[in-house]
Amino acid sequence: MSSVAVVPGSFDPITLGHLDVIERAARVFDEIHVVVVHNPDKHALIPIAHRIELIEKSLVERLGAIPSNFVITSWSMGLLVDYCTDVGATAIVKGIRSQIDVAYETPMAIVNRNLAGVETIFLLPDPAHAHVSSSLVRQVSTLGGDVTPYVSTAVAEFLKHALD
Ligand code: COD
Repeated sequence: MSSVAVVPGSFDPITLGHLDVIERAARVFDEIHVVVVHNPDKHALIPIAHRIELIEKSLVERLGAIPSNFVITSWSMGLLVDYCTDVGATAIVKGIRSQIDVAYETPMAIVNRNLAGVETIFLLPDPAHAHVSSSLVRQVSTLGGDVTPYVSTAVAEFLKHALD
């Protein structure tokens, strides 16, 4: 039986840190679902359809094409574990950059396991990207700074035009 994992996020926008986690998750699981989920605690900048498009373009830039074992989609129908159950995913993969991420992710991981038996796998980031976040990218871009060290060319171009 093939192993299926969900890599969820706001991806507002996707960064090199996210891409690093997605690519390493793909070395562990047979099928990867990258799922854009609305986070009610955050005010989103980029519409969800554009976020999906930027994930696709970023993966093409990094990997040459979207691998056939990848699904890129969004979920707004309720619990993330319901999506996992629908697609047969046994794991959620998250990136952990700091103790703040641990504190934020731990209760969610326990609740998701209690709700549906879905385990959460935490991956440590590449130190080169450990300081990168979507909010940092949005802030640098809004203030006119260069975001190319943190995101794909597609995202950098999108932000340049979106914020013009
Ligand atoms: N390096 C490594 N990992 C990173 C980096 C980086 N540079 N940047 C971000 N990450 C990780 C984050 O730690 C996170 O694990 C993931 O990538 C996504 O990050 P974001 O910022 O895009 O997304 P978030 O943190 O806003 O997460 C939004 C979710 C909606 C995915 C999250 O809140 C969630 O899982 N919600 C579940 C909703 C639900 O079902 N709730 C009920 C049960 S708990």
